[in-house]
Amino acid sequence: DVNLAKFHSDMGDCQSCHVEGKLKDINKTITDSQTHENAQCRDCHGGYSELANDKLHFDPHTSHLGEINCTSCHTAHAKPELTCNNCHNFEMEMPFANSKAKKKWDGDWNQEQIRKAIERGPVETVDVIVVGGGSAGFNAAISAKEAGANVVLFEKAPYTGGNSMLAAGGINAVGTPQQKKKGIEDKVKWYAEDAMKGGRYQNDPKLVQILAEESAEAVAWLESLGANMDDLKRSGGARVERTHRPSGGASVGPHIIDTLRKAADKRDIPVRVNSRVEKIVLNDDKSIAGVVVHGRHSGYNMVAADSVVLATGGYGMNKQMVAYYRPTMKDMTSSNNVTATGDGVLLAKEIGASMTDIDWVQAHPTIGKDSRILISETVRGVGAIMVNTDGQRFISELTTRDRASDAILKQKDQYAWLVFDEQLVKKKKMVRGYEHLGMLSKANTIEELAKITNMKDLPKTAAAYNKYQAAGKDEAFGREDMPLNLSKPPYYAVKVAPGIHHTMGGVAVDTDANVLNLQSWKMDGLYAAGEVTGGLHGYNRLGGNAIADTVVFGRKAGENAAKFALEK
Ligand code: FAD
Ligand code: MEZ
Repeated sequence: DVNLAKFHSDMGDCQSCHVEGKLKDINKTITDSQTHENAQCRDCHGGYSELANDKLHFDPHTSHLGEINCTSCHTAHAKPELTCNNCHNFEMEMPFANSKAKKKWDGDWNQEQIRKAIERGPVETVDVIVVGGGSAGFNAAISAKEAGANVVLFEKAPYTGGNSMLAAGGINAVGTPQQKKKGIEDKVKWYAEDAMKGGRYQNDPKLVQILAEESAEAVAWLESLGANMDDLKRSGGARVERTHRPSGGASVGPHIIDTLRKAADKRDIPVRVNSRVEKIVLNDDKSIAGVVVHGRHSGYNMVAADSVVLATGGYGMNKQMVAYYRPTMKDMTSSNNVTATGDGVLLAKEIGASMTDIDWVQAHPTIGKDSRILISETVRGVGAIMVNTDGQRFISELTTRDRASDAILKQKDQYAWLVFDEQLVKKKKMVRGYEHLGMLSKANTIEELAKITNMKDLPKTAAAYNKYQAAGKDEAFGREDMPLNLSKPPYYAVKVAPGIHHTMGGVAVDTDANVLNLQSWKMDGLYAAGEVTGGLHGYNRLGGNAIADTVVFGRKAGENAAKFALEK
């Protein structure tokens, strides 16, 4: 069979990709991250900017994944698979590829290999191990390093980013210079109250208070690393504009992950992809001994450390876990990255960690119908209206996600439309992305849009909404903020339905990001942050609070993990 490896070796030899030496030596030099091999790809073919091709409708080299390893898609000895098609259905040519295949990062955890790795003992020792390369993991790793620790980050996928890389709307913060500049009055108390109300008062108030108090510092920290968070908008359940994102309204996730990747690189933090942690190892006295990591090439090995930070994200893409914890949602689509398989919950449970609210799963009301693409809440926040299949509004567009999702599921055919006009498209760069993906219906008049979408009452609804907007009072559903009317053609509509978006429950933690055991005692040396944890968001997370969580508690986890290891 001709594959990418054979094609290259026919032109030269194995050394065109691998380091010089005999085959057995070559095998020893391939790192799990395939650093040398990827540098070779770039040497011969150029970087992503050189490979960018503006003639392609979908150009994988300019995607929201950023500059990831070439080998994330172009595997050489096996059939390459398009990473993009984990979420999309692109018809794309790729050399030697199986364009329809969906990638799956998970396999079985081999208990026998894990046992042997522990028996052999550690191959490496560091102060802090961070498990997971999303926003929480990067923030933890950078903070641990800045606190003086020797740190390594393991990421199971061939690229970092996780769900964080998909974040669209923004990060919530109160008391920022951005809010001041726009004259927005906000208070830590209001932020905390909104989060508690959104979470149906099931949140841990101590965690919420910290999130609110340290949110502005979180934005400042991201900016200090090079991020731009200059745009502001309002999210569902928030009483004021406090969701920060890059200027122009670009998606927040790719920007943050790009910033964090560069910051980690600048600090020489080893970020090892293709490296799945499959066990947290304890000493006889139950203190942390390290982890067993399953590397793509290196196999099973134990790495020792006094502190471990779990930042493995949620379980929104683990069908079995969803079916077990939240059976009513088991057949729903999900906006999540394929990496969100709940590994951290399994790893922590196995060594006696306690779980909080583990069965609380959030449905996001507006995932593109029959797709995995999130239509960001900011589309409603910036001004879109939401209507049913007849074109009638049925709830305030700015209500919380659980309420909006429930309301959609009560409509005919259990889906809805978001309707907006050109004014909104001008304000929100990401809407162009939905158009590019072919998700939008478009017309020059509201009547024409009503006709092509079969929404008979849309013209009447739009006229009434415009009246409420001009008067500044939504007499139908009490929407608190109506930044735009529907008056500037072309007009657009996108079909949306609820899908699994966030797992609010997870590993129990205290305010220092320490993991708690079944007796609610902290487990010395074990920390967790981000979507793997439970307690902060209560029954329903507000938009923009997850990224804030990953930065505030990711940093705390990293700092405390470093302190613990260095003081031991
Ligand atoms: P992730 O970013 O998911 O990272 C976890 C990483 O751990 C992954 O890379 C994974 O591969 C790795 N990993 C898992 N198991 C292992 C293992 N065993 N070994 C090694 N590595 C492992 N929130 C907001 O606040 N604002 C938004 O605008 C927003 N938009 C969103 C849009 C979408 C489409 C989605 C899906 C979510 C959005 N969220 C948003 C939620 C938010 O993005 C996530 O909750 C948050 O980013 C989770 O960050 P994390 O670091 O905890 O996990
Ligand atoms: O916090 C989120 O999940 C969020 C803001 C998502 C979105 O709709 O953009």
